[in-house]
Amino acid sequence: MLQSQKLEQTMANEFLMTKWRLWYQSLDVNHDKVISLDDVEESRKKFSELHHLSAEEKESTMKSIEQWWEKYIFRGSSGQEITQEQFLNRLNAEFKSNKEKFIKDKRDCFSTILGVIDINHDKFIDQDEFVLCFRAYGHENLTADTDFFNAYKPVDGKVPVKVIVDSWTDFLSSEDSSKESIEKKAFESGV
Ligand SMILES: [Ca+2]
Ligand SMILES: [Ca+2]
Repeated sequence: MLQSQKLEQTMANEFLMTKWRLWYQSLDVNHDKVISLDDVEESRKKFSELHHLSAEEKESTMKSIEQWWEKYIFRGSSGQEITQEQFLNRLNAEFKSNKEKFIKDKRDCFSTILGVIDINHDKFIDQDEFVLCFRAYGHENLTADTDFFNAYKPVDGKVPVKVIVDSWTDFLSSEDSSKESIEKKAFESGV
């Protein structure tokens, strides 16, 4: 067997790799093509400012957002820059070594950040909470952000946190391209 074929077999399928690339790009808050501590700073600062948090709330929120980046994105590498290639290789290695653990980890990842985004702690995400978070993460197209939110089919203007967590977990772990992904579609249409 050729080396390239061997290599290909050990990678997740193109559908999932494409989604991981979109996730990487979505985390590049300042759009300089690399994930670094600057993205952490910008996202947590903008998030706190847009919500007009009090000094005390701001401190704990900034800390939560930083811890989220450190645990789930930098993986304890103390904010070292991650290139897209490194990011994809790491996701792939984790996915291939233990799919169940990978899924659980992504569920934890999104439960944690949704806990921050759900600023009024009602276990629902409303349009303001959703759009504000995407703005904080450098996605400034309000129409695209609003369409993204509406794709979750809100009832009375709200989507249960669990629905969004499930959807994002599926986004980052499903190789089934016959199943439509809300997040893939949103990022590809310009969020
Ligand atoms: Ca960046
Ligand atoms: Ca809420």
